[in-house]
Amino acid sequence: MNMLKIYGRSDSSNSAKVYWLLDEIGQTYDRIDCGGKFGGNDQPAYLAMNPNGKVPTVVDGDVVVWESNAILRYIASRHKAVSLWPEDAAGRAAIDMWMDWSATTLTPPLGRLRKALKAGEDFATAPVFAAFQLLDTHLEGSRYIAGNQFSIADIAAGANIHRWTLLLLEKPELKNIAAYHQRLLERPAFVSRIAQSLS
Ligand SMILES: N[C@@H](CCC(=O)N[C@@H](CS)C(=O)NCC(=O)O)C(=O)O
Repeated sequence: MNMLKIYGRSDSSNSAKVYWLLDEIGQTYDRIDCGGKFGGNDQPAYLAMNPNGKVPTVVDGDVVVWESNAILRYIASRHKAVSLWPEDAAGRAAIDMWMDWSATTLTPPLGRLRKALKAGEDFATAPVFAAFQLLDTHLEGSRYIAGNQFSIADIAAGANIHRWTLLLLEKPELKNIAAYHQRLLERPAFVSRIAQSLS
């Protein structure tokens, strides 16, 4: 098997998801610092791999994968991590729908809110509160996002969960999210890749 090459940076949430998964499954990889202060992601050689000029990008021999959630699925399939990404269609769908939900409904409004807070601009809390409220309700009685088993749906959402706890503004108390965050903090790979790496 080729050694995976990961272009990314540890303070990027989308890169951190990939490092977290690789640590969870005990796989080593070559890390190439890229993006942010490292630059390189606007260079023609990088853009030829990933025309978005974003990180992360994974190179596995001749295979190039970008979009962090697609990378999570690729790595979990490649290493047959079936407890995190099962092989049956229904099991996958239960995880996949929440991964897409994280990418489309949870991450973008939270990103906009964090950016506005940092810039001291007006911000919209309603879409962020609505998404976290929905997740809190969903987590009632479940240990993890796709049921009682930890999966790549949790890795896709985990950085957002952590950043919710760091948000310095008046926000609803969401007891299931708080308990879920504590559960994630029991995982060493979450602590090192997310809690200690992201602000
Ligand atoms: N939807 C993409 C988003 C990728 C993205 O926005 N990456 C950010 C870092 S989290 C980035 O590349 N920013 C520019 C940079 O790091 O130079 C994914 O999930 O991979």
